Amino acid sequence: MTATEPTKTGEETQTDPYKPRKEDKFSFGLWTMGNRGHDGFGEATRRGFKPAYLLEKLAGLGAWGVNFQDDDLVASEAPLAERSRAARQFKQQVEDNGLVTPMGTTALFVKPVFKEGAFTAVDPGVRAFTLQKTLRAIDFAAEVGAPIFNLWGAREGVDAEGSKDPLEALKRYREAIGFICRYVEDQGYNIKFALEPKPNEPRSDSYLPTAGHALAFIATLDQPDRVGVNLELAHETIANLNFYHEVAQALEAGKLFHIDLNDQKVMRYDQNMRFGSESLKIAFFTVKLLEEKNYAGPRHFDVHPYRTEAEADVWDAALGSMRTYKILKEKAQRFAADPRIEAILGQNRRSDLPGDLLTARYSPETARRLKDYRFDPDRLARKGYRYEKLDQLTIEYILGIA
Ligand code: GLT
Ligand code: MN
Repeated sequence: MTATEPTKTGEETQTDPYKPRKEDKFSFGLWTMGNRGHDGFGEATRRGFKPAYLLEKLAGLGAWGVNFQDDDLVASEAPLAERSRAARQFKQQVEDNGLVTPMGTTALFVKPVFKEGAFTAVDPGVRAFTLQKTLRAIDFAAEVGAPIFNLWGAREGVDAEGSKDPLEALKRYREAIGFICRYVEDQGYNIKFALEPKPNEPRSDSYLPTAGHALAFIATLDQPDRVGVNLELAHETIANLNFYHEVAQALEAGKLFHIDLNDQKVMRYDQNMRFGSESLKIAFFTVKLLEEKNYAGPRHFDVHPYRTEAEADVWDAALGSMRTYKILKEKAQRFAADPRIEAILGQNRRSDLPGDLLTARYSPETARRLKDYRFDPDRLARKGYRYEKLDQLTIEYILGIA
């Protein structure tokens, strides 16, 4: 910046209420801000950053945590001593910047060996190699003290439909997760696993495509308590689902171990856009949910800066995501305290029917009373709910005038 340029606006001063702070628990991956802008059609547009620089920049912006993917730091084929050295060095760098490492993961999608699948590959040799890479990355996560290990099943799926028996594939997936759960238990590691669903891309169809599939699968595992989900806004949106509802169900099940906040236009390839840049209403209700239900995990941004951005400017994607989260959090608090909103919601919850009929808790007596009671459904149907007004108020909050 030259002396003639205006200094950055008030948004970056100490008194700015939207300035990210450690207690907000915002995290990024080395691979998110470090994304070099390559896509399926074009080469990288940026050189990327050294981990030490990324840590320093993110800490300076007010982030709390930085996550790693095994190959970001050291090749998983490197000898043990080299991997341990890399882990110790990364841990030190993280600490030196006042950061933590809430999550680690392993890339089971980049190398050609995973082209047919990883845990669900038909070749048992590929499956064994996948387990080896995962165990090494888990050791790394334990060394740096990351309590969550993310599993995105990028290549777990098919292109040629006849290539795999989907029941066999799920069985292999279950066995592999069972294996790593037992390993973590044996090692005494304080690590839990988060399955990150995605419906397609890079495969034309993925196993465990959505939050619901992952939750149902987890219930069939040997150690279901050690496994939860990492839900990503972009992924659930590609599946044409309502991210807010997906997150709510995972939270209600006690399974929201991690969240990947970003943004996405519907029916497109994975876009990983700045949080809140596209679906503001979903972003608003997601933030409201996480805050009101006391979600204690990291607020991770799986955001890749636009390919157009120069290296010096990618930080706008990080800062913008965090600021939007905090702005929406403040709006959600005011929304919840707004008497106009409470009046609508309260009115809708009221009923003048006998109290003992209004419980869904079963007793033989309630069941009998319910069966005999003469309801007047026409009268119940006459109630108006004022949801037009409620939704307009929501929009006015989001637009910034309420
Ligand atoms: C990759 C993917 C993300 C995952 C990362 C971690 S890898 O960037 O697009 O959704 O969260 O596994
Ligand atoms: Mn993700």
